[in-house]
Amino acid sequence: MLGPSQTKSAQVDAGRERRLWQHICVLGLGYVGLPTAAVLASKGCHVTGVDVDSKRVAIINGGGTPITEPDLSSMVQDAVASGRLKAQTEVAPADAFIIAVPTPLKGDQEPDLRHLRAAATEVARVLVPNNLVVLESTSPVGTTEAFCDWLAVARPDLSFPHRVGAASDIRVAYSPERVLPGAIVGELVENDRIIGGITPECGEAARSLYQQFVHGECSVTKATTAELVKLTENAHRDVNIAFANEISLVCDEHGVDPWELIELANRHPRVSVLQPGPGVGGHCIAVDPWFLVHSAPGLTHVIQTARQVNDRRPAWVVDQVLAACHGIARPDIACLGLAYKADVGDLRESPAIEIVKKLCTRMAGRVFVVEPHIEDLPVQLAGERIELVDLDEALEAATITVLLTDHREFLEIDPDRLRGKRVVDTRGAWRGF
Ligand code: SAJ
Repeated sequence: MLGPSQTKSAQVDAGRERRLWQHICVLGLGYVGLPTAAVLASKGCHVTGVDVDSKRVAIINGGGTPITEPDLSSMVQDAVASGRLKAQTEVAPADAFIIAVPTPLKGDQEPDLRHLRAAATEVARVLVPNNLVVLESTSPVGTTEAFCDWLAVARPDLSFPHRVGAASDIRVAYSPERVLPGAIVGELVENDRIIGGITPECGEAARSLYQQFVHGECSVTKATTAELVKLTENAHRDVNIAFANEISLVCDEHGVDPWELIELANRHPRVSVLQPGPGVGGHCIAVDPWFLVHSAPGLTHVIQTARQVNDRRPAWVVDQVLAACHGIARPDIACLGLAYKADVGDLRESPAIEIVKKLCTRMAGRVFVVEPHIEDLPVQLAGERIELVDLDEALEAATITVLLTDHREFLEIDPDRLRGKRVVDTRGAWRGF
């Protein structure tokens, strides 16, 4: 049976909305926008990539990539060399606009839509009838409609779908990015895509854009549903990680190995517990659940509690380290990993940074950090008495070794080098040692 949005969508003449989108302007050349621009260019589109950061623009136009992501570098290089991708700081006229700018939180956990507003102002200047605008940035429910309003105020000469429906000059849709850092290029093409149109016609127009490069299924729904789908996915993961972290606290109380316990519980055919860790990092899962909370503060108790459970995790890890150092006056600590998860160089919202910072404050000895994916310490750790060293040096010097990120290099450490030493393993990676 068809749901209400599918019924509506079925009434749309999808053929009328289907067209070849040849010139695409992508706003925001970060983890999502740059791979999207490069993939579109690899499919023959002419892509203008726009970013406010002129250094980033220069790197891309030189054929380089300001972010590290498997397969991205060669793709950007080819796209620029072929002339199909050009980066610049100004928005250019195009057939379709993809908005992939950041949507961070303000200090009080309120969504900060400043960059989206700025993008609306810029896009509005160059819009012409039959253009399509798609938002990809993770956003609170109702943002796509608000975006239409911002465009409409700036361009009273054009008609927009939230006001006039199917007859609109401009099509507007929301299609959340769902790619996993570390596998972005592959997932961009292979993952299913959710497309929320302000009207069914907008949804069909956006579907035809994504079908130019997505192999997964492109499902069309309402814009608000698509906004909520994205928030639900990431909040679901956050809540499930919080559950694993809470179970690990209970295990600690009873002297049980949480990773063994979870492995055994997961043998149940309908149980799939995630892994405990040092906390939840990255720019998505630690942030997006607050957008959901913001959409319905009185109704989101589990989601809010999960955020708090995960946010308390770094302090708990620090307590574990202090307990493991009991009896040593000035322990030298080796912290392995600063990135928020394995095999990426992304430090955004990384719990490891908070842990290292707290350890510097609470411990008297030296603090060594090993992070193979960076060359300099991040600004958050500037001024702390930390030495960024290689793995051998850290293992040699440390009284206690703390595993914070399960990078491949750390999983391959010879167990003999750790045997009999004081270790805090926040990832359950050295259990066999
Ligand atoms: N983590 C745990 N235990 C686990 C799994 C993860 O502690 O069992 C921690 C990680 O160490 C990391 C954090 O959670 O600090 C988040 O890592 P992740 O790999 O779960 O997710 P992200 O943030 O890299 O990417 C997520 C993905 N969303 C989902 O899996 C629902 C991705 O598909 C989204 O596109 C991305 O957020 C995004 O941009 O929103």
